[in-house]
This record gives sequence, structure tokens and C-alpha cells, in this order.
Amino acid sequence: MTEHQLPQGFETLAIHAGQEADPQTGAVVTPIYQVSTYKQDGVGGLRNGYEYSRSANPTRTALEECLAAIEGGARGLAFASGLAAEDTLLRTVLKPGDHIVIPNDAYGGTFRLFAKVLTRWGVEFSVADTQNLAAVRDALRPNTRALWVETPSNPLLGISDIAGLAEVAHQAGALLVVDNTFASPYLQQPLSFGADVVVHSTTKYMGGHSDVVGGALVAAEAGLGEELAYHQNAMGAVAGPFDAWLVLRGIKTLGVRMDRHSSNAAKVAELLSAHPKVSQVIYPGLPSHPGHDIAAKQMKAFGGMVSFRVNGGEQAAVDVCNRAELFTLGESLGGVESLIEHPGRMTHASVAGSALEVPSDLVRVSVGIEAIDDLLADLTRALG
Ligand code: PYR
Repeated sequence: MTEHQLPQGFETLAIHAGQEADPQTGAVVTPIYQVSTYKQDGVGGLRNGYEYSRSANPTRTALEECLAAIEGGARGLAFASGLAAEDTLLRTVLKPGDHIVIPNDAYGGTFRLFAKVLTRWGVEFSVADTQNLAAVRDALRPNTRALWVETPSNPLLGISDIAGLAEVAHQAGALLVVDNTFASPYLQQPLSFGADVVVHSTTKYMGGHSDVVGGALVAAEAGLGEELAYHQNAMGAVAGPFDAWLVLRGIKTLGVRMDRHSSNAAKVAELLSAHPKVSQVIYPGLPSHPGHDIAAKQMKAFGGMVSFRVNGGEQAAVDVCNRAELFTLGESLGGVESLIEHPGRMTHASVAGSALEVPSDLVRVSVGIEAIDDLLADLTRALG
């Protein structure tokens, strides 16, 4: 960058951070460096530090610098999936005998990683309601090293107070990790509220087009960022060059997409709130949501995810999912196209019987950026 660096807003960073015109050709977009190894100028003579693409790859470097810039952190790292990012983080900051507090509402795959994998490796965990600071304090132990939170959470869209949790974690000598997948850094920057690390499934809003699986970590401090980078290389679950390029491209339009996702979701929540077949609508933008005030404080808008409970129980909820057409029945979220799913049988099937079990009459929608009238008509028809 030039020495006359101007202040840069989010959208500018999203389009330019980590990216400069290609020095050889002037290509405006960072190329896909589909390469595993790099010619050395004599033994140990690396060009710009590139040696082997697990350690570093120029397309991934561009994404990692962009991730750090848009989350306001010291170091960004890109992984092969959200769970690969989580696993690398957990095995960097925890060791056998350590304890972590996890939320009572979290992505099923995250819970499975804690409950079925990390416990086998000697890490202890407790489940707490992260929307209640006193409950989190009660769950702390002398060996607690980290506190994990999703806000908004998946699939119940609970809102936790990031600044309050950062204080609780830091008083206990623990790190605060925030899964920012549902909000994206355009709507919420957890590091600015005191979090130590942000986790993403970049598959979702960052990629934004349902065409890539990826994950990310952004560390507030360079020291932790360095440790995470060491483990990223040592464990090897990195994002490949093409996947890194797709996420980098997705991020360029993150702001405009999130604005539309949020305004469409607000209208979906309004429609569902007035529908006689819906018993409860969960959307942080509704004043009736218990976390509405905290969401308004820490988020720029309320996001594109809406969950609702259907009168008539599990079968009624499954029927709504099956009848939807424009809302495609499928797992995942955050793409331009709208998706619908039944968390109990789909994304959260792995939490059945645990403290994280979700209501069986719950439906989750990822509201896309299609014409809002078409989305409302599809949901009205699916509800019957
Ligand atoms: C979800 O749909 O919740 C995933 O993260 C796959």
C-alpha cells in the first residue's frame, strides 16, 4: 500500500484488503495460485516466503489478510472447513485436563466435536446458558481455559452479551471465543467487544453462494495468531487455493448481501408473527426477542436467519419444510438462495438426547436475497 494510506471503511477493506494488482500481469483480482511448491533461488532462498502450499499460498494469504482486516484482528487464518478451524483452535489453546464452557445452543457439529472427540483427548467441558452471565460464572472451574459462544446461536438465535462474557472469561483467566458465522463481520465484530478469537464457517455468509466449504479463525493478538498459524501448518487442515479464492470473492459483496438478507428476514419474521399456524417466531430483530436490546447494541442489523415453531408438533414442522419450493430444503445457510430445514432431524440430529436438544416443532430458514414477495408467497403456501 502507499504511504498516503486513507482510512478505510468495511466495504473498502472487504474488496481490497490483502489484495493488490498482480505484480506480473496487473490482474485486478488475486489469481488462483493452484500450486503445491515454489522454486527456490538456491537452497533456502525462498521468494516472498513461499515454500510449500500447506504452509502458505498466495491466494490463501490474500484471504487471510482480508479476514484479519474485516474482523479487526491481528491475524486471519483460512481452513478447509469451519470444524477444521475449530479443531485447530481447540487443540492450540487446550491441553488434556483443561476445561471449556460451551453454550447450551450451538451448531450440532460443534457440539459433536466437543462431546465425542475432544473428551477422548482428555478435555472437559460444561454446558451453560451463555445468555445468562451468572450461569456462565457458575460453570467456571479452576481449570477453565476457554469460554465458547455463538451469537446469534444456531438454531435458536439466542443473543449473548459479548462484552459481558469477555469480562467473565478474562476474570477467570480464560479466552473468549466467538463463533461469528451467523452475523458475519459486516454485522458484528466480536473482537471490538473484547473477544480473543473469532471463528467462522466461511461456507456461509462469507462465501455467500453455497459453492464452497471453508473455515476461518481471526485472533485479536499477534502472539495467539502466531501460535494458531503454527498449528494450522502442523495440523494441515488448510483451505485450498480455489476455495480460498471463492471465499475472497464472496467477501467483496458481503455488505450489500447482508443488508438485503437482513431486510428480507425482517419481513419474513413479520409475516410469520401474524400467521395462525406459527406458535413462536425467533428473530433478534423482533422487540419480543429477549436479546433484542443486546443485539441492537452489538449488531449493525439483525441478520438473515429466522427460526419458528409450528402448531401441530414435529410432523407439522416437517410438512412445512417438505412443502416449501423456493425455500430449498437443505442444510447450511448464508447463501444468496433461501434454504429451509428441520434442525431436529437435520443439522442438529447429533445433539438428540443431550442438553442441546432443540424443539421438535422448530423450523429454521436462511432467508436469501430473492424478491421478497416471492419468498413470502412460498412460506405462506408451505404453511398451508
Ligand atoms: C448448519 O446448517 O447449521 C451448518 O452449519 C451446516
